[in-house]
Amino acid sequence: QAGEAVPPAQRSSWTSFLKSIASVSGDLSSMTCPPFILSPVSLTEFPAYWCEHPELFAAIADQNTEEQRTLAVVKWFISTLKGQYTSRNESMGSEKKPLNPVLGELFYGKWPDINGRGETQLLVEQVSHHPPITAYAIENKSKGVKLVGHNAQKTSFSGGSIIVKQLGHATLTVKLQSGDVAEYLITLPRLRIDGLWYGAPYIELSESSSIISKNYVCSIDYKGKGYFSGKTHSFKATLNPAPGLGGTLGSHVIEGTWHTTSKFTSGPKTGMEFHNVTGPKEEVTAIGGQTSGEMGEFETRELWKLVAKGIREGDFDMASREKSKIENDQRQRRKDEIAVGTKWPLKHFDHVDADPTYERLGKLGKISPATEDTYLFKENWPPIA
Ligand code: HCR
Repeated sequence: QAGEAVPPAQRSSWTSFLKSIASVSGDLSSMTCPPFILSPVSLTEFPAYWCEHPELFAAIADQNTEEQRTLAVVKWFISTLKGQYTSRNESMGSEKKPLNPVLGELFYGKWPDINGRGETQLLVEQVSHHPPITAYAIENKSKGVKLVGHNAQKTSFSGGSIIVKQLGHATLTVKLQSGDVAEYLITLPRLRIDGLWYGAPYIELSESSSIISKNYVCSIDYKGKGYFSGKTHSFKATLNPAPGLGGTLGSHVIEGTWHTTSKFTSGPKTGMEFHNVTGPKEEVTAIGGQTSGEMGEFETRELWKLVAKGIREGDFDMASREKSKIENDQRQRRKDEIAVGTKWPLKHFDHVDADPTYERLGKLGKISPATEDTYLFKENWPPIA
């Protein structure tokens, strides 16, 4: 039944919300939703999902050949998908609408060094508000593995689902013992938000994404449960040597479901398990908030403290009052900047119109568009206690 999962008092506002998303296309982030669908967590916290398996991130550095290293990168990437796309269903019962970050919002975190894998640091900055763009850096310095990326979304409505095209990309770099740096360009899948009719949204991935280095092109195809057959959250990853290469580099095909397990289905390792995320994950330890004079009011958990409290405790009047205060403050800041002819300075990133790594590696994987802007990390990690 329509709206089955929606609290009865919010059913009509859910119906109006669905009608409005059918007509508004582009940016969902600033739309008003009924309270039951609000999450108390800001989108600036989402990049932490890239590292809920810090041991897999670190293991990328411990491989001896380019083939093994590429497989380790793909394994880490696939293992992040469960957290990225299903964790709100697990923790809050359905996909929810995250808090829409303000310009300059920050989130810093870390995963500790356990069993010699090294400490991993996380830094996130909201680099644009309209449209919302989040930039992030994740680094395990002792292993020499670093991920830098940014992401934005373009939404549309089709066949009763919200379609989210992810804009942006990430680059993973690994410092090799030879002194060289291996680079992997990572593009992002498309999302479909289903279950809207019932008021119980969940995500399915569709189409494909790529992981490309100068040696390998890995294309990952995503499929969900079809009307008659198929399994939820299925994927097929095909790894082939980059055009013109071959020789000692082998090809592999891996199939399975990204929220559980997968195995090799073609190539020298056929039949062996590839990834398995049925075990525990490691949430990030947030640094900052009350303890940090450095980030102050722009640290995400500090900034949204009262809004999040209101959402968690069901005091939606307080949540909306506190949200308005933040939004008014932002409007005033932008007005003041215009008045004196200044622009909000980004703290950790520089925007550039083209990314040579994206262009060079993207060409090998024939990805489109051929060029993309990016946010360069200034490499200014704050000291972490
Ligand atoms: C689409 C989405 C905001 C963006 C979220 C992203 C794409 C952000 C980057 C992460 O790496 C991965 C990720 C996961 C989320 O699934 C995705 C969000 C899902 C919903 C949210 C919409 C703006 C809110 C739609 C409102 C619905 C739930 C009614």
